[in-house]
Amino acid sequence: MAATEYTRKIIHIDMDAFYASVEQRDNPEYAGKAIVVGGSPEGRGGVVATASYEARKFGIRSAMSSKIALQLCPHIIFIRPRFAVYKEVSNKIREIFSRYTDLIEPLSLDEAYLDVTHDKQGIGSALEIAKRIRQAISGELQLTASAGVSVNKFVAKIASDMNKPNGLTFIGPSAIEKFMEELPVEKFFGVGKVRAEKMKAKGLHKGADLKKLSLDEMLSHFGKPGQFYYHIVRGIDDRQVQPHRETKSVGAEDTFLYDLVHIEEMNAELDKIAKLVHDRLQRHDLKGRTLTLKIKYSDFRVITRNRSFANPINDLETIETSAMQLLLSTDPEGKPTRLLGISLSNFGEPMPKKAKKQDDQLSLF
Ligand code: DCP
Ligand code: MG
Repeated sequence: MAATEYTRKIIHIDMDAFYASVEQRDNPEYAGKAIVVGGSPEGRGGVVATASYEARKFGIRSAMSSKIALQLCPHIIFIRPRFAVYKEVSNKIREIFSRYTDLIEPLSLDEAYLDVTHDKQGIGSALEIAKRIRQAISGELQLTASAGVSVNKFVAKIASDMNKPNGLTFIGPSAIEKFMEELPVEKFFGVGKVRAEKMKAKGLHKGADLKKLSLDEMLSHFGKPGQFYYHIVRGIDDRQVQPHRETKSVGAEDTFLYDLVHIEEMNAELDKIAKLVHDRLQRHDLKGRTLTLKIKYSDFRVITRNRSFANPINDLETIETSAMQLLLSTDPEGKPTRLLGISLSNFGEPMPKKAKKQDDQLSLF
């Protein structure tokens, strides 16, 4: 078989401890200290948006409750987020990217894919461009970014995370095959911890194990995304860098290895999915007016239920309770369920007055 020919040069850039680093930069008294952005010390709840690397040494992470953060590190400093500042820094980072390419696909305020196959300055080397971008971010903005450089989006994104913080990782064409074979299953998209454990129980530990499966076997393991994984483990990811992609919805879903039949287990899974959606909304700095629940039954029948709100929402509690109410409206107990998903949409203009009358009513279809 002919070796895959790689024709693109992709960079994935992700700022290090983004909100926290901006706060440490702007308030020198926090430099080198364990700080978190978001949450509060008074035990009134609230979750941590991000933690400085000094705070991560104590085990503090994004989306952790303030209470636990305080238990892990009693001298932790809580800082109120300044979203307008982060947005401004984000614009400056994008301006730096645009010196090299117009093919920029932001994934959140602090993260983007760049296609530098044909860079504006004719530099030609993606690794060199990544170096210059990191230098510019450090020199002009006094912040650090980590970058992954490779031939496709999938590998570039994983690479950018490998040497964080302040890292640069290059996985060139000759290294892709081995890289994918060595990659642990939990690094593949959508493979949560629970599923990763179940896969390991079946002897699937890393890319090399997945590679042994036929396309049909992949499909039965993963459902439809199996096709994507089948190609990915072979280093094939043709997804383009999409510069002007408008975010229309933000969501997460999970296909279960075994059908769920009891409402308690469905609720538990829904809780996890709600947390993921909440996380993604935070990263994209988005609030949505419509929440949609998707259910796929064991016979592959798919239904959706949605609910609209007067004001856009993105708080975890509303996402969790609304998703559960929608689930209850389907009389789920005893119905073998393969997949659950939650998404938020309708980020645009406020709803017209007429529609507002029906707010907060369940719309069934
Ligand atoms: N964010 C948030 N809530 C989350 C996750 C992230 O509000 N659950 C915000 C704060 C982060 C920013 O998004 O600073 C970027 O998210 P990242 O996942 O890239 O995390 P960081 O940049 O903070 O750290 P890392 O160095 O791991 O990229
Ligand atoms: Mg980041």
